[in-house]
Order: sequence, then structure tokens, then C-alpha cells
Amino acid sequence: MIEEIKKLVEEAMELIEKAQSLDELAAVDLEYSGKKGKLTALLKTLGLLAPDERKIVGQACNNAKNTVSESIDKKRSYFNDQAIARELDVPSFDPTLPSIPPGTTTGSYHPVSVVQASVERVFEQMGFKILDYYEAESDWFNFEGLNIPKDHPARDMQDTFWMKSGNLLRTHTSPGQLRSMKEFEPPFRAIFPGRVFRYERTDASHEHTFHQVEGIMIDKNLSVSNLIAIMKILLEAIFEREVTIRLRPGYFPFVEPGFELDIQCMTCGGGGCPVCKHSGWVELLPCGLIHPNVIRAGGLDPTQWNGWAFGLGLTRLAMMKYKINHITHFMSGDLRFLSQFKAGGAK
Ligand code: FA5
Repeated sequence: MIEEIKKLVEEAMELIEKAQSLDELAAVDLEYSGKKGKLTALLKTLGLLAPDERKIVGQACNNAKNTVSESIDKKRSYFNDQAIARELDVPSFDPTLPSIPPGTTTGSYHPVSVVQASVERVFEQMGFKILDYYEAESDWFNFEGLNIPKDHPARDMQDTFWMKSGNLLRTHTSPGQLRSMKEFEPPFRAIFPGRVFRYERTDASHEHTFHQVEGIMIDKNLSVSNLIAIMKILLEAIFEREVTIRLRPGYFPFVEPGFELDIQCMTCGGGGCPVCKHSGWVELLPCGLIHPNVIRAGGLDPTQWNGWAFGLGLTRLAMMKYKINHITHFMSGDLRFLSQFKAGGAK
């Protein structure tokens, strides 16, 4: 019996050696080690042998099956490695194709990036830090720490996307007010541009995902006139001309007093169009003096420090600057729209 096992192993090894494909290997595996294979069949006859002999033959038979399986596995890996090497060998590009002619424009900045860069430049020149904060926030940073407690009606103004963890996609860049106050020693000044999200119906001027830039200045005895002066510098630098603005009282729980700074619609020149909802004005820049509760939540003493903040709608600013009549163009991915904004083309 032992001789028979040895013969079967030799046969199998020869076939493995000769095998030219994974299919041929699978056939050898089946013929010798498979359920109906020759070595398996031998194992099934062990019951006919005397107990002493059964032990020896059983062990020899199992060793033989292992030897055959190991050789098959080795050869299988060899075939697989070869297949991978063949694939890697095929060049993934055609080096004989002509190259892109020098000077051809291959891409362009998104209009929001262009406007964001120009806002950053203006503020950098005035000594502001440019910061980047999280798109996913906790309830505390987005609402509670900003003086908007759990059942406050102001939460309804900014419906959001909640995560199972209880965190949310930030509805505005204002959480950065708290984060920057915790991060930097006063006095300081900073802006933080970024993407924000709201669970809301889209129309010509409302998207569920859009960009804002928040600005903050913390010092002693800051006033509304400091804030308005900086806002005028910003808007005139962006539009490169005088802009007509109006200031209305605005309610935001994290500022007191709070304002809505509107600019005259540049799409229609104030005559009325879908962008300004036929009012001639576009709400662009809410702002105000930071509420003492927020200063305290940021870890500072409101009897020592005060500050102002603004939250500019960057996407709306880009609409005004380039006279874009529908906000949905921004995320359309339509190259006919995007290619109009050349890299570094806009200031
Ligand atoms: C806020 O988000 C406040 N955090 C702004 C703020 C900061 C006030 C600091 C005071 C002090 P509001 O929800 O109004 O406010 O949004 C700010 C700006 O974002 C708006 O003026 C508008 O330009 C823009 N905006 C708001 N909702 C949308 C939207 N769905 N799509 C596009 N732009 C929007």
C-alpha cells in the first residue's frame, strides 16, 4: 500500500510539473486530492486494514495529500504572479501619441476658489490669520456655544444634516468663532473660509451646499464702525469699484447688535431679477458685535475683551461678481460653465 501511495505522489508531481495553466492544475488537484480523487479513495479503504497497518498507511496517505496540495499551491502562485507581471508589462499609455501643445489650458479654478483667494488676499494684507476648521461639527460648536440652546427657535433658521453620532454638518462657519477664541491669545484677527451645508430647498440663490467666509476680530473696545469700515474695504477690493450697500438690523443669537449688510444686486443693477428675488438687493454679509455669552463660551472674559464677526456668503459673492444668474451652476460640474474662469484670471 505504501508503494502504491508513493507511485501516486510521483504521478501527481509529474503532472504538476507539466501543467501549463491554472485549469490543468485544478484537474490534477481533483484527480488526486479531490473528494473522488485517487488518494482520497485510498484513505477510504483504511477500514479494511489491521489496526497497526491502518495507522501507518493513514499517516502516509495524509502526508501524500499534503505534499501534492503544497506543490499545487506553489505552482498556482507562480501562474498568478506571471499573470500580474504580464499586466504590468503592458504600457498604460501610448507613447507614440502627440503631446498636448505647449500653452494649452488644461484646467481652471472654480469661481468660488477665485473669489475666496481674493478675499484671503485682502484680509492677509490687514494682518488677519487664514484658518481652516471642520466641516463636521458638534452640536455645541454649531449651536449651543453660539448662544443657540436646544429648543431655541433660531435653530429653525438653519436646518441641517445630522449624523447618528449626534454630530452634524456645520450650517455656517460661525463655529470657528469659538474654535479660534479657544486657540489664540487675544487680541487676534482671523478669517476662516469653508463649505457649509443646509437641509434646504434649492432655488436661484439657495443651495444645500455652499461656501461662506467668517471673519472675527477680538480686542478691547471694538465698535460697529470698525466693523463697517473693514466690510467696505473688503467689498470695494473684490468688486474693484464702489458698491452700494445698506445696513438693516439682523437677528443672530451670537451677535448683539446684529446687522444684515446687503449689496445692491449687480446682476440686474437693482432693477429686480430672480437672484435678488425682484427686490434689487442681495443679502450678503450678516455681521455684528459678538455676544458676551459667546465670548465667555470661547474661554475669554467679556468684561476684558470684545469683538466683531461677520459671515459672508462666498458663493453669493461669486454670483454677484460674475453676474451668474443661478446658484446651481456652481456644483453642476459643467465644463462650459467652469472653463470661463481661467486660472489666476480674476483678481
Ligand atoms: C449665518 O450663517 C451666520 N452664521 C452669519 C453671521 C456670522 C452673522 C457672524 C453674524 C455674525 P445666514 O444664515 O444669513 O447667517 O448666512 C450667511 C450668508 O450665507 C447669507 O447672507 C448668504 O449670502 C449665504 N447663504 C445663506 N444660505 C444660503 C444658501 N442656501 N445658499 C447660498 N448661500 C447662502
